[in-house]
Amino acid sequence: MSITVKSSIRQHQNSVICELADIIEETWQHHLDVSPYHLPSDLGYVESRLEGERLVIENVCYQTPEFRKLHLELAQVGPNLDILHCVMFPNPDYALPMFGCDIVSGRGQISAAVVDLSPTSSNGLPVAYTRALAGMGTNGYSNPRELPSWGHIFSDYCCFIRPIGPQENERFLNQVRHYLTLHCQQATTTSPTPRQRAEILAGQRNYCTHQQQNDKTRRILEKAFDSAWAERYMTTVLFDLPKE
Ligand code: BLA
Repeated sequence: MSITVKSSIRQHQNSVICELADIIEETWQHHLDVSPYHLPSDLGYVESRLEGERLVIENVCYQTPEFRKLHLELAQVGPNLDILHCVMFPNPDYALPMFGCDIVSGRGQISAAVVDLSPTSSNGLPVAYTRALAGMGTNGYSNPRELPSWGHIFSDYCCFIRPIGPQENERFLNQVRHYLTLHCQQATTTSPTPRQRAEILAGQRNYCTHQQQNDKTRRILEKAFDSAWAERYMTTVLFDLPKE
């Protein structure tokens, strides 16, 4: 299937976010056999007002044999706050880590850029991942950021930074491309292990329940909508727990 949809807020967002959205879609399309994934019909495109400013959320969702959900979200709050959010949720029959990525840009400056392949097994990441990610993380960036208390779900290769200037922006884009390509290649060459399903499900649940504790994300959604809506969105779209 070919992905041709270009979202309408994309051309108005921070250029690093636009570039990353293109990289993510191109990599998915190149490596994976994607088909549509249907979000609840009222949550694909969402608009609200936050302190007099318009909040727009655009979601792109797919599924593949190896992933129960691929989610790319672009959000814009007024003219000044741009957000990219992406999570790849593995099919729980596959012992794969969670790919997650977030960029938050305020007034043209990125304050937070994060990418990780987070383990879903108590044994940590599979060895093919640790080999390919050796030496990566926040190396080479001038402003690494401290992880929040729930951040112990991330791997040793988590990159959480405030990138400074075009070189660090480019470095981050290349790093995300590397993590994504590795993950897609691993996913399509990994055999399903249904006997490990319970452990993998528990690992995904642990990841999602901790991500749901991100107060900064929740506060933006609560202000634009209300706390019930924010709770529903965080638990059904951003970090839904896999069914048995
Ligand atoms: C931080 N996420 C943030 C921040 C905002 C959002 C405003 C604070 C920026 C800063 O501290 O400079 C907001 N992010 C959003 C919103 C959405 C979103 C509204 O995705 C969606 C509608 N977050 C993720 C994923 C990861 C992630 C997948 O969604 C990591 C893989 C991480 N975001 C993340 C982290 C922080 C953050 C670690 C910093 C949290 C903190 O410092 O407390």
